[in-house]
Amino acid sequence: MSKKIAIIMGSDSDLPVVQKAIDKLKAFGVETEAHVFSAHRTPAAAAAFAASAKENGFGVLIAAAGKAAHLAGALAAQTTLPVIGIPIKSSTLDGLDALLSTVQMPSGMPVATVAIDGAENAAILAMQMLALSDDALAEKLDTMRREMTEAVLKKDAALQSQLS
Ligand code: RP5
Repeated sequence: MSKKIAIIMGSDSDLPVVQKAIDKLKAFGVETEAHVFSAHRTPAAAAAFAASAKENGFGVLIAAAGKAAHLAGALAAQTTLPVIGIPIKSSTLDGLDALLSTVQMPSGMPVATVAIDGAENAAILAMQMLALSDDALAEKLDTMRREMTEAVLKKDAALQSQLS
């Protein structure tokens, strides 16, 4: 059975960004659960979810948080499943605070951090991880790559004819 992907966000105010990851995973038919758990406001719930994620059928955790964004690291501390962090731009510091809080993990405790508000890439990276043991999903990702390449080549052709 295919593994699920969990998306944990620190606040419901993160949902407009996180929705892009949820939509991408749904479009690829990957079973996804989304929750609001905070490293600071509900630390026990966040830790319990991560600690039981593997036995509950999850293959990858995605964590989205802004400001002093410790959520991805707090989840990573409870599991050896891969954790992908999305730093959310939600403060006067334009997300740089969340980026540094998410990416600067101590040795031995990695968090794969995508760009600020990079929810779509987080979903794609999570699926690439699951695709290591899921050939059907790998094929869908290959198709997406081919379509992306063709779209860019079409844009280049359009530019050339516009300039000539
Ligand atoms: C973080 O603080 C959340 O992930 C959110 O990005 C930010 C602000 O949260 P709210 O005050 O909007 O709930 O914990």
